[in-house]
Amino acid sequence: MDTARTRAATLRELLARYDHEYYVLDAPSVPDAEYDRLFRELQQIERADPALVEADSPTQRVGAAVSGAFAAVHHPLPMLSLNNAFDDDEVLAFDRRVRERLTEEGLPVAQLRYSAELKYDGVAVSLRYERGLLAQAATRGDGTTGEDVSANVRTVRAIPLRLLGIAPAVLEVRGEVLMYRRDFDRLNERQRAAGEREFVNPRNAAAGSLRQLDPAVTAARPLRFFAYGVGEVAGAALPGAHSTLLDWLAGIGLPVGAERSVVDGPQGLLGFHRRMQSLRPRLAYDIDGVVYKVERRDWYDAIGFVARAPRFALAHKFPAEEALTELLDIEVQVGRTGKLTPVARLHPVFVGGVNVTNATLHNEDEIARKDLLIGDTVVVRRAGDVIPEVVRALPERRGEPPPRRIFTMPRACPVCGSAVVREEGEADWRCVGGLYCAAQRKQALLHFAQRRAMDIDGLGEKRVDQLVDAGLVRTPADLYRLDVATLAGLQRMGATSAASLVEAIGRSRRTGFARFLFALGIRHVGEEVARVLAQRYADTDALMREDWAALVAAKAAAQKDNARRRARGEPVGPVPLERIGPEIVASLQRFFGEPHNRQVIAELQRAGIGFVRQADAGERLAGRTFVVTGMLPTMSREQAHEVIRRHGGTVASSVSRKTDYVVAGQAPGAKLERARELGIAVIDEAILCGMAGESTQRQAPDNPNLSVKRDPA
Ligand code: 9MJ
Repeated sequence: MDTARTRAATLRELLARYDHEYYVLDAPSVPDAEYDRLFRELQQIERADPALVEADSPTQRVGAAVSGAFAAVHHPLPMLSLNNAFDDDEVLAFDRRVRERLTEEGLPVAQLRYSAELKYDGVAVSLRYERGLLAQAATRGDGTTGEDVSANVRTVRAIPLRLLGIAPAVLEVRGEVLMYRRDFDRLNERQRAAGEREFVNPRNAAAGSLRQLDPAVTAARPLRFFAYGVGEVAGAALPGAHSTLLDWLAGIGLPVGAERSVVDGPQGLLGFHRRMQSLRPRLAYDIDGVVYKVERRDWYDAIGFVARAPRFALAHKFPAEEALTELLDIEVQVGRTGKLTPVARLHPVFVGGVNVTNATLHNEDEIARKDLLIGDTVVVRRAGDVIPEVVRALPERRGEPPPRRIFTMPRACPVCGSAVVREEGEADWRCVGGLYCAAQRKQALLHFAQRRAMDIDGLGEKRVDQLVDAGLVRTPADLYRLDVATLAGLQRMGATSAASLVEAIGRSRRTGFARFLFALGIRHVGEEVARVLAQRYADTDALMREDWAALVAAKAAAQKDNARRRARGEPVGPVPLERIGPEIVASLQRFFGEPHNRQVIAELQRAGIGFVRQADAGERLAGRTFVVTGMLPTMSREQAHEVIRRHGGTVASSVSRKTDYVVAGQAPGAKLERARELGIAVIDEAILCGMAGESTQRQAPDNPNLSVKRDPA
């Protein structure tokens, strides 16, 4: 019997210690499973002999449900509210008043210091400990009378059921019950999954959880607590300063916020406010400001009260992060990649310290999930530097004018009128206008001009902005109509740079079809896909003529045939466009199905873009893997790669046993050594070109005597 009693006491102590480590010190020393094991052991002992159950046993946190309403609790010392300050002037005035009072009372003003702490955004409660045991917990209510939420507060594991080391006749601890943001998110996920109503914010969730009639429900809610003061005290000598009082509370097992400081004068107060405001987004929980309290508690009576609020304390609030306003309209913006983003146009509202008129709505699913109607009263949130967002609507206000409208995503791009598509499994709609769409034009031009695409030297971001903004260029085809005189008329563009830009554009007329295809910026058509396509199709006309349905069918048939052959152990046959999946095919169809794109391509053809014909290229290097290293005499490494690929060869970046040739130029470095080690053939540019059937000169970048046969323009 005695051993069971001793064991139960040990278990209670251990479990209380683990709760304290986890919830108060933020430093758990045992895994959850160990806690659960000890908890179950204690439950078993208590079930075997109910006489061993003590009030502070952790098994007693969850009690029976209360019926009807919570009982009223009278606060022997009122739970005060705080006066608020919203700007620096109000803080200066507070400090001035405190100094005046101290002077009037003949107290040493020079010794005035303040304790600064966070203003937790939760639910205020008073915890009454009698002889060290949690006896009652009450909400603030009107400050004089609150509600008895003892059964629910007992379930909060951050709150000790027994104080550590002391057992005064009475100690009322005042503080805030709240929910960490990540716990709140998880709770809402659970609510969503269970088809239950979601909570609006962590404070709301904490308040709702505290007011549950069934403590078992509260126990399942992840509540926390921070102490910031005391009420009635009997049989304990308290420290004389507020900051040391908080330390003392922490010492007897209560959670006390770590972010606090003792400061001098108004500048110290404002500095703390500033620091906490920037810390705010990184805290685990919501705060709505900071609180300043005169450090010396023995001065409180002298400084006095105004109505219910003490004159020795002040809440300095942060700008509200949420505000109500009207959703005037929903417009759709087209991003640089063609993504359509719905944007809320709001009646201007001051929130998070700035005037907000627009807020992102992310995508159409978000709008549906939040059940937003144009004309709704909505909650707008702007936290820290995060872009403002519409959190939710207030459907209860829908009875009032103005009339509401349902938002629908446009079926054509609002900028260029092209079709918009939403692919399966994606949340966003996209404009297929590509090159034609003004919103995408600059990005598309940059993509077109980049080194790996048409390689137009000197056509960077600034130039593209300039050309588009001046109305000189709408599509890549317009680039080929630019002349030196027009360009030289632009700001920061001399005759020389105008001439070299025109020349660079002219040079890009002669290119490979793969580069051109990549340059068009078709979704899902990167360099590699473009290369594969260019091996099968000689030019855009051939691509546009493709019967995609027939191709997909042929591909499926070839794959099926190969599967049969594989089963029989026979060699497999070729599959058309092996690496081109349905996603790419759909994207190609959409791109070439769009009349605007066809028109731009036709104009580019008229502008004289010509490709090396596939017939010229052949497959001379097929099945061979090359690594290019060092500086080649006439070609850039990129160009050498292109020669290799054009003739069916494979380019690798490092030398291995699978490498067939290393093409070495000047200063080749470690790759050449590695090739020698492995006995791999080392060739130079001329040999490479000979193998490919091309002459080196034809590849020289600035050689005007290019002799590659082109399609007639
Ligand atoms: C909050 N809400 O965090 C007080 N509070 O002090 C802090 N509230 C308070 N102190 C006296 N940190 C009355 C209320």
